[in-house]
Amino acid sequence: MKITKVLVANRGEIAVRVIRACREQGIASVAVFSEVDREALHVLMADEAYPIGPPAPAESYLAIDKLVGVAKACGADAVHPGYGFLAENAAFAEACAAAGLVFIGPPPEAIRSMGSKTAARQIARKLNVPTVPGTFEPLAEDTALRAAAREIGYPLLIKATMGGGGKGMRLVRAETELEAALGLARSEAAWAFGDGAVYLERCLADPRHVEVQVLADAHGRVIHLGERECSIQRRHQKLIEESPSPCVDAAMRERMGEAACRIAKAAGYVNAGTVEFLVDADRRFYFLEMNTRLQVEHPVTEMVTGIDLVREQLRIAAGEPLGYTQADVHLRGASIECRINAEDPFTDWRPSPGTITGLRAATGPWVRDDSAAYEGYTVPRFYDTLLAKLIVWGADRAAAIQRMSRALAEYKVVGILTTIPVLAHIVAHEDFRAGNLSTELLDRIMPAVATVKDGSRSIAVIAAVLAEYERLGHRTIAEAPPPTPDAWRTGRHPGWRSR
Ligand code: MV4
Repeated sequence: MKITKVLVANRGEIAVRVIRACREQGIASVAVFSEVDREALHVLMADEAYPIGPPAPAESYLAIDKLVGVAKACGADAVHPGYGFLAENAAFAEACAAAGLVFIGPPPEAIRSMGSKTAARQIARKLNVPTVPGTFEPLAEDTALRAAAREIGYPLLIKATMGGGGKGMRLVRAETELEAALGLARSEAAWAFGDGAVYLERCLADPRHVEVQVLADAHGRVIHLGERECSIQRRHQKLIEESPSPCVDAAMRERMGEAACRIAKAAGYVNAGTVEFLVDADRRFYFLEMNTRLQVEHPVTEMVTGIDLVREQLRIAAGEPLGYTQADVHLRGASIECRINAEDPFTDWRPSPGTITGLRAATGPWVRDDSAAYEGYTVPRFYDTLLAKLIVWGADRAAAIQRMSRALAEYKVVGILTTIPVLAHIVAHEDFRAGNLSTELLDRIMPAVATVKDGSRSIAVIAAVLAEYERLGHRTIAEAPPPTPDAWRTGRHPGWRSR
């Protein structure tokens, strides 16, 4: 089945990423946009763009009928969901199929079986893939709770069966807290996921988050593309990801990769997916969950494998066999991604929407900027704050870190606040450089970041004012006298600033 036109059911940098892959393959792309996204980059870049309603996601980017309606009306033959929004919604995948559209993602049954975290744990257990000790069924009302919890051991976590990504997770340190925590967890899960089912897992101390990228075609072939380490997180939002993981060696990679492929196969998985593991201090790994989508951090895998994951998604969705065998996959060098969010990390990471009055993204050798930003663009307040992803490659981890430091220093955003200063601080930190990616690394080093708080805020305000002043046609750089021969020699010029 040939794909000739793809409706991109998303916004932001991932919509741009998918549009680029389509263009390279000679496939037409169709953007959709809410009222506040009229001038968004994905709209400017797509071959066609159609409005789908008000800013609230429920009335636009989550409105299955509208999206399928636009896809049919414009003659698209396939739909790419990106990540977030409807990417892991089995009903959306079914609605696409029912309308004769190819869903560029896994079959609805695979989305469903991995959507239930207990069902996913059962699949892993059946394959003898290690799982975190815990329950394999949602807790029934009459579960012998204390006995089950005692067997698992404290501290333990109550997790939402239909949750994932740590959302709605609740820590229980001792039996005295158990009953109250369970009630709270159930009502939180019901509120957040429309399903109050929860299960128990032992809480691993200071684990690392390592995930394996898999590709599966419609002909039963599954390969893995190595791992990503995503241990630098804040409230279950990843800040920095890298590949390969500093804690995984070739033998461990082979075992984790093989486990990930077996899980994908058992789930009837097709397309790109990610199998998540926790790794403990003794480097034992435990299956956590499977993400049935293209992930935000997919570029670091692309950088070390040379494989274009979106291109492979399009090929797989068209029914083509994988263009690679496991033996064709070679990991080369190291890649790091920093997520640049429109947030004020010094004021409790509060969103920082507004107009970007000045922008100079980092470029140069082995630097990639996957971004939705441009100068003059207004970041709306209705959506996720992810603005851009800065990705670098280096011959080894140390080189990649140096390159990331350089690129972050080059990256200038004026008019809104971003997470760039915190990212630069983390990348410069000795623990990050040593690969000691503890779960509490961020908490430990944020106090040091906080000391630059006021200075950085006022610099951003001054920069925004100056940029606006310049935009209005005023000159901000004083009329300089012609440079003296001395100035040419020293490189110092009146009115020029080094940073
Ligand atoms: C855990 C855990 C400890 N024990 N599960 C799940 C989703 C991810 N966003 C965080 N998750 C965790 N699940 C068990 N049984 C600790 C975390 C966790 C974490 C894991 C790796 C790296 C950073 C983390 C930050 C917070 C919580």
